[in-house]
Amino acid sequence: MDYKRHLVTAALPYANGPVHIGHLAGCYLPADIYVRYLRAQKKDVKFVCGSDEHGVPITIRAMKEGITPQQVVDKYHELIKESFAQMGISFDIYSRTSHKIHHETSQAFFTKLYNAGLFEEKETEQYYDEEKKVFLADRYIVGTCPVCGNENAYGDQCEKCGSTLSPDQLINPHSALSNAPLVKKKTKHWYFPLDKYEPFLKEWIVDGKKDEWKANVYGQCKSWLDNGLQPRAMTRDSNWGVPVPLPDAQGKVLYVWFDAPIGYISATKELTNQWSDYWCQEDTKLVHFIGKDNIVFHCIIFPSMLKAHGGYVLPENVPANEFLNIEGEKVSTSRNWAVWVHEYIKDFPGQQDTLRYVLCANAPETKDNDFTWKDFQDRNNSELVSIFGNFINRAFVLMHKLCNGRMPPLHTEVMDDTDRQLLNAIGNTKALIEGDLESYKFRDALYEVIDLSRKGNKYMQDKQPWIVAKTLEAQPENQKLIDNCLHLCLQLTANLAIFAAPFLPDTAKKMCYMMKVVDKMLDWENAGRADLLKVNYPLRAPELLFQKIEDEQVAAQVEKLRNNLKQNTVAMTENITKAEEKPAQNPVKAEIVYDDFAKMDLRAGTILSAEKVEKADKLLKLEIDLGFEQRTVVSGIAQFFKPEEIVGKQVTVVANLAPRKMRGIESKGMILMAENADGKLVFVSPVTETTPGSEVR
Ligand code: B3M
Ligand code: ZN
Repeated sequence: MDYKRHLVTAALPYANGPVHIGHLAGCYLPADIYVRYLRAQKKDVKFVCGSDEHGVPITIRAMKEGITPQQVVDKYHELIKESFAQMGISFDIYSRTSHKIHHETSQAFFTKLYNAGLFEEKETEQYYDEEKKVFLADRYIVGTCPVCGNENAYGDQCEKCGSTLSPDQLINPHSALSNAPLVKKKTKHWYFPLDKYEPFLKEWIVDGKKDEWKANVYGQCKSWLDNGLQPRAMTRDSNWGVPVPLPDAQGKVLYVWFDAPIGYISATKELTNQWSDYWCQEDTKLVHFIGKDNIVFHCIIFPSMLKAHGGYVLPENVPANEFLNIEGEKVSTSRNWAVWVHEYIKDFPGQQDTLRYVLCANAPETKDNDFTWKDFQDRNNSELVSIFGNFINRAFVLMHKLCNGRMPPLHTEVMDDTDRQLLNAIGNTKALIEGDLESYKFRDALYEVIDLSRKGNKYMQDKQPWIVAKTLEAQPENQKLIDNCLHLCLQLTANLAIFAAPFLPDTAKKMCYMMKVVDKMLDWENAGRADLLKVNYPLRAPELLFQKIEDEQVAAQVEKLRNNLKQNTVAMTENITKAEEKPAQNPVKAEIVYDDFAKMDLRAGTILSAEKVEKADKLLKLEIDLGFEQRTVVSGIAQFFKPEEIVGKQVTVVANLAPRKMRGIESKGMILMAENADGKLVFVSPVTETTPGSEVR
């Protein structure tokens, strides 16, 4: 289809902390490269984003920092916006969902669905904190993880073993806000009937997007649809967010994943009066750039909302990336295991393009990938400095030395195959990069740019104008060979600036300055031409495009990461109040009576076999002999024990814990573990060997 205009969105980052390089690699950098490419083609494109300022992530951060949610978003919105600007992420607008226009837009969207009778109103029982008089989102409920025994597991997830939980599965669930006992209270919410949109989604995605969407995106959508969709609550009990526009909805706000995607629409409204051309005309190409954890919201839920509302275009593509790990470990903001963008800019001033280059060249486009500072140094020094920068620099130095600092003429009569091959390579590269960028293969596209400069180095090495120059006294006509070589190298340089511009915008600008050409030369229509620089035109002296990264710089960054982990501070927040020293042991829990304890059935068991659980780096699947039966138990101890070292070990099992599914395995029970002083888990086993199945009491 021939699209008249393009609308590109990038996921709205939660304004609950700064952005790290994983955000750039996963979403914002590919989006920016794609938009810069469209702009170079002079396409009508709008690039919208903004801070996602509602939801539990914000209120949790406010609680942790002892400030209000408004103070949290005001602080981080500015930091995030500045970080993106410094990295050249060239949004047409970077808005925020606390803006009035967003509240109005999302409330109007909700009202239209409500008036169409679309929502199912349902009363359910939710956990409630009697002391604080608030309903508790899952993240506000803490308790002991039934899998690994972590006593600070959340109602939706245990951060220690990675298990996805629900509050009812926690042992001794209690409010994170007060010591008030947990009670359940009835509350009404409005459910979007996602199940009713299965037929539409199956036709739109399963039939229509199989060959267009990335395999990781299509696969996730298909499995969601294969498992069947459920109605989903689109309102929450909270005082922070977009108020539900209904008379009987005091103290209720729109679910953050209902209002946030509408933030793309409200940001476009802020940007242009012609916003509806971009959202409501079929000849608009809408592309959402996101990370893989947002696929269901952008491919299943938001499109269903748009379909239900009517009148909106649907995303033509959602090229989600996977995750970027740091030095072999998952990014963890709570453990401060991250490379923060604003800190990178401080430590490597003027080297934003180096980071853009490394993150694109190593992007997690099809699988999680790893960022290491050593790789950062290698790619900068051996690719940017030694191949790309070196070629440009030699072309300029030799032109000043052998052609009086002016663009030499091309003597076609003495051109040879090597010359013609270089010209072909320029034209081929343009086609290759177009094909890659149009299919969201940014790594491959960037490789073509570097590879073309590699070809330039080889061409120069084959021609050796500095050697030919020594023959001029005897053979002055050889100046034509020197002219041709440098003429073609400099036309290649002009093309490299065009090809590099979407990826390395600062570098392209520096190259235009050296060539004394205006930015307009970077228009994509000029790519592939061999007459971009005018003959006899004086060019400026070369400047180094990239600085070498030294070993000490890399060592300092790795040290910083390790220190952060040790101090476990939240590095980006200057005024965070230091958490009071955690007592050596958690305080004893509220008193219970014997009958409470007697409800637990603890048995001695012997581990018969142990194996790692696929794609769950913290879980082991254990077969346990309980004497009277053999049990499968999934336990979050993979980080502390190798399967082979625990076979035969006696353990204490909570034998009457309700079974639960973890990573598709039914786990029946839990083994008791204790956490020692340095945070390692150890078995709580019967003191002396006993027969499996013996009761422990
Ligand atoms: N705020 C980002 C996240 O899940 C989320 C994206 C919203 S895009 C509408 O980290
Ligand atoms: Zn756990």
